[in-house]
Amino acid sequence: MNRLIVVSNRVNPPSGEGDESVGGLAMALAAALREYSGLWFGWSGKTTPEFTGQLNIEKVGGVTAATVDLEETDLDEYYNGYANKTLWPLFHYRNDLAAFDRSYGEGYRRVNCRFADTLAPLIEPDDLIWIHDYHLIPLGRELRKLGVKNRIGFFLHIPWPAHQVFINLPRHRQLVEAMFDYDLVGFQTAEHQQAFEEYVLSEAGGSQPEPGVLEAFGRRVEVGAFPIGIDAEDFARLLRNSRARRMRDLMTACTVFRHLIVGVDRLDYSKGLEERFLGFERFLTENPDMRREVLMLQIAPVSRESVEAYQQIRERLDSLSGRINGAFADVDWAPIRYVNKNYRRDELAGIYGAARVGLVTPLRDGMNLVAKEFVAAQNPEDPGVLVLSRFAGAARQMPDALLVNPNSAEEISDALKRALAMDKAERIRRWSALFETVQREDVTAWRDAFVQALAGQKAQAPALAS
Ligand code: GDG
Repeated sequence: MNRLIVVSNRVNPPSGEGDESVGGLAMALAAALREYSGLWFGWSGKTTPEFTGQLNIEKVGGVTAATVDLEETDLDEYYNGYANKTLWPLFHYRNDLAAFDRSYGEGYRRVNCRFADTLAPLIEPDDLIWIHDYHLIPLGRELRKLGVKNRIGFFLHIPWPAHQVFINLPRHRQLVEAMFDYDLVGFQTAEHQQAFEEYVLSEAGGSQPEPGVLEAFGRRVEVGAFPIGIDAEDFARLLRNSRARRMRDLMTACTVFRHLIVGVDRLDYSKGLEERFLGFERFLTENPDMRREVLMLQIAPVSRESVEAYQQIRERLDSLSGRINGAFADVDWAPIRYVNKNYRRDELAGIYGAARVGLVTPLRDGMNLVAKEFVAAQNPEDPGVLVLSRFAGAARQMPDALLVNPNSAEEISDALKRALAMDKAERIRRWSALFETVQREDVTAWRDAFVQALAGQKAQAPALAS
């Protein structure tokens, strides 16, 4: 079996069995690496005054992690700059928040070169290389420049935006050209894949000789949709642990005679939190008789705090949650519990399990794993209802959720009303269909489909005659 090298911006394998502090994706990648006896390469999370290229290699929980420190300027220009102030907002259709600064683009290119220079000496001839996400789009190209001939795949975790949105990016063509140095490019959904194809065909003069293959810039690349899932087996294990059960009992005790509505999201403007609060406010206004029957818990750990747009959304949510509680609360009840704390994965599982409604309403989302975690945590005999944005990648696989337009307070309010009134038979019917998909299309299926597609390919074909 070929060795697998996973590359992502951050490297954070769990320290061992029972480490529930890291995200589900990190757990899954770590499991893949243990299976393929591979290597996980990326940024250490530390900065130094000057870039040294010094590799730190350590074994963490059975995974070999190879990391490199970056310069302070790298962090500003590459990570906070191009990745999180340019690509992230633009790819989530927030052109109004996107900053186009030449230094960001230069920092992005520089860090991708630095990653390539540091990684290349570690690569052995038969290694499969799997690069993740928008931080590292040009990394494949930089590795090719250094003579790396291995099969290299790239997976985009966030949406690929519609053509007219994408062309707002200065030097958009260059970014797409770099993607033609991969053997395989994966997207979360067929819709994202089609948006990419449309760009290549209409803007880059490319062609599609057969479905799933694109030719442009004198090269050929395979493309496909690989919807990511959760580690359903691991999630079932989490649910059985004592912390999860304690948390579920605690939340059940806090909501006697009322229903818990839960949202869990990184504090990010793409997650539709303001619109969600407004939808809930409308529900409270329109349904006075149901007010005291509900409690909305929104967990939103802060993220990317040094980016201004994140500071602003945080202020707006503080004020909006305060306004709603001020208007509707009573001495013994307040409608919203808004929490910026980070919880362990097992605690989150317990919280989901106590909820009657999972409210997952991003304005745009590559996939959204919270929707799947909520489903996995339900009691099969009395499951809750998932209210899901139609603009989350997950909506495609989860038609049995109540799908809403996250921009419409009216639709969110109506969906909440419907979810809370739904009889048990319908809840079980909808949940069973959702759970079946969550289990079948889980993270292992995602990983294996991608790695097999990558491994099944012939080595990079020589450049086509142009
Ligand atoms: C990107 C794409 C795509 C949240 N709060 C806590 C916590 N979380 C965990 C959730 C979930 C994960 O973070 C969030 O995953 P999402 O998929 O919802 O969103 P992004 O972070 O934006 O992820 C997204 C994903 O990549 C994978 O491809 O689905 O579309 O944007 O697992 O549970 N985890 C813990 N404490 C918290 O307080 N431990």
